[in-house]
Amino acid sequence: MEHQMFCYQCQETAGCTGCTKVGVCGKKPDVAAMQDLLVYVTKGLAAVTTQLRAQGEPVAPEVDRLITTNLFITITNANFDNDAIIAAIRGTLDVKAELLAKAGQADHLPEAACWNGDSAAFAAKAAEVGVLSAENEDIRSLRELITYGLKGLSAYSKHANALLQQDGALDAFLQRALAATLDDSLTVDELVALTLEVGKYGVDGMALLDKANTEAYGNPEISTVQLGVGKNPGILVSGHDLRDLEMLLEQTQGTGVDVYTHCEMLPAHYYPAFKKYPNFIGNYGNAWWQQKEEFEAFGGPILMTTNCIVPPKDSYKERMYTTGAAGYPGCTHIGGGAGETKDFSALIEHAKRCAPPQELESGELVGGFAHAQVLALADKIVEAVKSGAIRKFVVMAGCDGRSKRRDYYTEFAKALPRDTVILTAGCAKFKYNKLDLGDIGGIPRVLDAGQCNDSYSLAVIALKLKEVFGLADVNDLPIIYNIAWYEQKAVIVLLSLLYLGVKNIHLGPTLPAFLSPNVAKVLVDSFGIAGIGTVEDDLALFFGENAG
Ligand code: FSO
Ligand code: SF4
Repeated sequence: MEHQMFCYQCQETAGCTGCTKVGVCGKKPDVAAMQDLLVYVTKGLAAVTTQLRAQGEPVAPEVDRLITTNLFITITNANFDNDAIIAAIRGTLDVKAELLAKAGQADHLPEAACWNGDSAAFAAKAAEVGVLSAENEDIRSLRELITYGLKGLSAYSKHANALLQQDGALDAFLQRALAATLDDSLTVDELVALTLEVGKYGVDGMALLDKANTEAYGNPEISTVQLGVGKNPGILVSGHDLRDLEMLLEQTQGTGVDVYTHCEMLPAHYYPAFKKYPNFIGNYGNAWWQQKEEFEAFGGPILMTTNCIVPPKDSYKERMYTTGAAGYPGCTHIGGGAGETKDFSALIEHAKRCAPPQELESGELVGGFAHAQVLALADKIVEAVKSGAIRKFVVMAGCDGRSKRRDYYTEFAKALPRDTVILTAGCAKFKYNKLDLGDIGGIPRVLDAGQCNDSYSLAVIALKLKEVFGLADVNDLPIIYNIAWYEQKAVIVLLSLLYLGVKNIHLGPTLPAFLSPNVAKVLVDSFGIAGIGTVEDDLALFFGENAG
């Protein structure tokens, strides 16, 4: 008998409680089970590496990367390929067995560190080790909150690793925290403290990725991005991995094949290094959840470098390729690890057989307001705040998604007073980045810093403004946080903001199902976390009587 799945890691979880039959995302029970097992054996490996470090033994960077890749595979919409997940479990068990032999005091290690089994045993084991295996709902909630934060942190680490930047202290923490979720002796208070520590390393992880990106590709700068299409066949790149995009751009030079970004790849256009490629045309389409129509219309091959994959229609499935942690059964996967050159020739040859993309939109977008660019404009911005031309900044970073409730963000952006500026990052921007919201003295009213990890830029900007205005507390700034979340990268962004002391964050469209009432209460009482209401009520809350 097939074990019932249970997953509640993303905002779209069924009924705001948990997916139990099939994922709203399209994840099937067999894939859900193997993802649960992959998380379990990865936690076991983390317990072994944490023990080895305590013994003073080094842990190889490849093992650190195996752990982050495994967690990334289990992020919402990243990998639907059961065979790939089973192969990852198998590979992890092999590495774990080898390291276990070096670890003393194996009897002190949790069961997950010692468990091994052949593929025939995987399904039965998976049924024992899912989310619901923790009986106490507060312990379960905190373990999952920590695990999801670490999944997000793993995604960002993996992107930094692809640019050959790795932080041993960050990996050691990630593994220690992962192993701690197996430790039955930890109390609720200890797990709350660990949750906040995850936020500290979240800041470090996003800083590492920011350093990796800007050292490799320069600082994002104000840029205009075309929304229309050219006359050549094209390849559409989605997901978040800039190194994959770079390799593809290199390999397409002189082939007559153009390259377009989709969704979270849009901010690649803001980096100076990518502007030198004449075939890097523009951005195609919108946020991830609209990909079925958009990928159909694109007509050429699509490269998914990470999530968010929507199960593809048969009509374009053979044009969809995956790489890195992403995977989908029946789609060709392009291999290659950190430091290796991936071979994208199959996509390029495929593109040559395809018609040019159908145009969906025309016009352009402006973005590139990451920390260096905004700080270069600091005088102008500070002046606008002092003169009252800018009354408030509204951080609306995060994710977009299918839920109709997310129309709130479009309506909220439209209804904001005209003396406010939206600071954004992540795919949440697609809810309002094509509205004509105008500018304030030449400063656009939507400043896009980049991908979801570039929320780090927004934090750097806030801390800098705090300094410039001579404020003691970051919460004294005229900044409102109204963030939309969807998957686990948003969890690490949220924990990072909490670690930096940001209070009164509004989180929508619904609060996470994985927060038990008591854990939610801790977040509300300590940090003033709140949900969203109606646009009218929230405007009144944020702006009082002067909301118009
Ligand atoms: Fe969006 Fe998907 Fe970037 Fe996420 S494309 S939802 S938070 O993967 O990572 O913002
Ligand atoms: Fe459901 Fe989200 Fe889990 Fe998919 S990732 S199974 S939609 S909770």
